Amino acid sequence: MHTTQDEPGSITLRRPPFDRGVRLHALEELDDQLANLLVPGHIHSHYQPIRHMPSGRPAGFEALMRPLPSISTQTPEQIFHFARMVDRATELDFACMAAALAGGLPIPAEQKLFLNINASTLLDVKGVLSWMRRHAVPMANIVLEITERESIQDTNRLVTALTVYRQHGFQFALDDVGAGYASLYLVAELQPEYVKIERLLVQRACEHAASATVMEGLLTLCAKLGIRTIAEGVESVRELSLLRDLGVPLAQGYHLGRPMPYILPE
Ligand code: G
Ligand code: MN
Repeated sequence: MHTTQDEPGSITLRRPPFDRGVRLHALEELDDQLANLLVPGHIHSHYQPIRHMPSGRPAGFEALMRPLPSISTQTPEQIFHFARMVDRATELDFACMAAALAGGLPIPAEQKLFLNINASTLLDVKGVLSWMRRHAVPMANIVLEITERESIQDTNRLVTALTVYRQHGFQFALDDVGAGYASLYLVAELQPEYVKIERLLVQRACEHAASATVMEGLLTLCAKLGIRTIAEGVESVRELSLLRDLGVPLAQGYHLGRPMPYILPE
């Protein structure tokens, strides 16, 4: 954006004439990048342990997508944001899940593989189930982590979809609870098997009495609904000991294990 002074006292904002072309070019580049990422083998997966609080043993691993750096240096959030804009989030979900399964299986029967999936993708029950069958996914070992709740327009449709997935053995986690305005409403509607408590609330609970009270309330309501809670983004001993005191059953974060490009047996 350029500013020019046309006459004393008035400032006019003018876009440089090439601006539109530059932006179109940038969008085309992003589109090419996305198409390239969707080629099998161009997305990798990292795995971060989710640990039982008393024992420290892994209850499972969350698969986190990582693009090959030669193809994209954007963050997963940026990549998904663009994919949603051009209506390719479902394709990207499948590519990420394929990468996650390639490096994450087999997994011991008592552990779970947590796969992130957009709520909009879950609505295509037939498509998702047939993809899962084709990829021989051990459905009882999978927890689908529902992300991008903003895209849930029709909660009833999603609730019906979850019922069908559950009949096949899938479980669900609601991601980043504490961040979105509709989270508590969705906890009640979807009754996921797991609620993941967002990093900021975990951090603040350590520093701020009111946040610790909010956290306690969240833990109590989840316990009453029979939902297991996972504290996300645990970065310090202090946070870990507070979570222990509060009785949080499961936790994830750099302090408990960084995302790694493979799963080491423990
Ligand atoms: O939205 P979701 O919670 O799935 O995001 C997971 C992201 O958070 C991943 O990119 C992962 O690398 C990152 N992450 C995992 N553990 C921690 C942590 O302890 N601290 C911070 N800052 N980020 C983390
Ligand atoms: Mn997640």
